[in-house]
Amino acid sequence: MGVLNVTPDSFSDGGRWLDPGAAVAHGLQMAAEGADVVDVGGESTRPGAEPVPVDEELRRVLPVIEALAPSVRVSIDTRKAEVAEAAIAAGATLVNDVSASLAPVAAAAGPGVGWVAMHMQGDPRTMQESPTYRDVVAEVRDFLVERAASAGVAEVWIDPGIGFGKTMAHLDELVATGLPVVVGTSRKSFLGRLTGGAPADDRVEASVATAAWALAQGAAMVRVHDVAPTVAAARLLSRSA
Ligand code: HH2
Repeated sequence: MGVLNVTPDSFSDGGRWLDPGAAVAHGLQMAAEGADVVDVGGESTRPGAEPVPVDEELRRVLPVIEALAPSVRVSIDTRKAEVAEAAIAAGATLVNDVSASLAPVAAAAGPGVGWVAMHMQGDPRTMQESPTYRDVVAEVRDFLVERAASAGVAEVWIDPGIGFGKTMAHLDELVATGLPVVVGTSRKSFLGRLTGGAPADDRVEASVATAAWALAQGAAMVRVHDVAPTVAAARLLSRSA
């Protein structure tokens, strides 16, 4: 899954793809590099990000989705039901939902539309202030399994929400649920800390390494900014498996 943030303020690619033409070209480029899905987002979820009004989010994402959908599977990265609905009408067939609350939208759209349920404690403004868990792995797993079971959606993916108030999860325990697992570590700030302060653009190797680690643990999809090196690593892994 290639990341396409049509936002001015995303933590790593903010402002780069605000122009719809540039965004579409980048989406097609990621598809050519091997992305199976292009994940279009119009609102940053970085810690402390301010909410974006519905109209503005729609203005950012809809032209890009319409242009990409004939060529590649498009997911809509949103927390708003109105945006998810309009994105599906524009051609998106996957709802990437960091709030894990939009199952009714995906369900109403019918069997051709899937849903990614991500775990987050609180919202992006507060999620890293003081996350508290008794048993983080069990809480995240039980939450996602319960949401998946009650979703009424045929195609459900689960995502532990790495960076959203937690660093690395025991992915094997999520994989053991039998639900397909999505993992997003790409360029996230914990990689900056682990690499001695590398800025977001200099976290490619760390991002590819953690994506490969997630795939080796059994993740079914990784959400990444750097598609070409991640696809190369994934192909290498599948050959050596
Ligand atoms: N991470 C981000 C956004 N959406 N969706 C899923 N399923 N999993 C993730 O880990 C995830 C996500 C945050 O990263 P990014 O889109 O690069 O930045 P921003 O939220 O600042 O736009």
